[in-house]
Amino acid sequence: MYQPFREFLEEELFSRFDLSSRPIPAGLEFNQSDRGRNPATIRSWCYQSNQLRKIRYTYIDAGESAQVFNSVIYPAHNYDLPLLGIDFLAFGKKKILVVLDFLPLFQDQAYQDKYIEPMRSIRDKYDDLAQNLTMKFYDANQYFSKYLLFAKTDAETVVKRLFPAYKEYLQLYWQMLEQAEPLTEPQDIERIVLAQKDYDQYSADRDPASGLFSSYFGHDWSERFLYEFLFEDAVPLAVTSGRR
Ligand code: BLA
Repeated sequence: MYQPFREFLEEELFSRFDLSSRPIPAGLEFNQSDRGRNPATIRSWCYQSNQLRKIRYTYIDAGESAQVFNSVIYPAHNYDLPLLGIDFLAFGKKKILVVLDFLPLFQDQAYQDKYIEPMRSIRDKYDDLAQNLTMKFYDANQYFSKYLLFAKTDAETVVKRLFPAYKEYLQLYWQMLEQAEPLTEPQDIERIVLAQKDYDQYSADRDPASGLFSSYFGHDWSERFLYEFLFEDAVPLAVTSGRR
């Protein structure tokens, strides 16, 4: 279902950046499971370039039961750009949830004006994909922008509306990156290091996918996948709360 989105991202990345592979810890780049109704595979890719320190994307293919495309792009620490976040999910025909956003590292007005306001004109074209749904796991005021696409939708809308919206958001993201001025002051760079790390911790602590990973691939693999690959700058909670 989302393979064309993955392919498009890949083509864009390879044509625009001088990528090198970024290693994925042993055993985490691929897994398969026969636990569900349909056989499931999970595969991940990870790259880096001068401007992008971590580009990761993951595809879960469990046939009709689950199709997931998830990606986060982390700019190098000398850029204060938002992260690019993609989370497209389909659990059968009935439950399709899509989220696409520039994940702001800071919430002050100057930052909003610089990096979030430019999203507005695109967001306004895709009103049907910006549904103001309430977040149950995350806090919409932290690490999400006000112009995120967040929708419960159907397969036809994914093709006819999400795909063009996705292309436009990516286009804008590359453009912002091209125009970005690298930071040079060590204290400014350190602030980005901390904000990106905080994003990983925030996300690892709340990630609604750990149950999904556990159900297919087991608890231990799921924990490793979260803390050693997806959000590698997060530290696991000292005490396992039983939620996982
Ligand atoms: C929700 N994301 C979800 C859900 C799952 C995932 C299973 C819950 C769906 C539901 O039952 O309602 C899946 N999350 C994943 C997967 C990975 C992951 C497979 O990290 C990793 C491979 N999530 C992101 C990114 C964004 C994001 C980058 O990982 C931003 C674009 C957003 N996901 C996001 C939001 C929700 C969600 C906003 C709704 C959660 C809520 O209601 O609080």
